Amino acid sequence: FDNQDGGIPHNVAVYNSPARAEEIFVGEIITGPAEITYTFTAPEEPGTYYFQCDVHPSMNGDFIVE
Ligand SMILES: [Cu+2]
Repeated sequence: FDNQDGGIPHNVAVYNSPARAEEIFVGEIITGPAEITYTFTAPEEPGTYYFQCDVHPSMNGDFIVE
């Protein structure tokens, strides 16, 4: 994860859905400019999951398992 946003903290966190009832992976928040390597196991079940920056939840998207 490459946070190129100087002075701004971000992370990547994956949840089961936008309601975030279940955490799949919550990456450490880092303040840019900085990089971190995240290692996690994707769900076994194919489907469309959800990711966001926990600091800025408007930064989000689909996490697709095929
Ligand atoms: Cu952010």
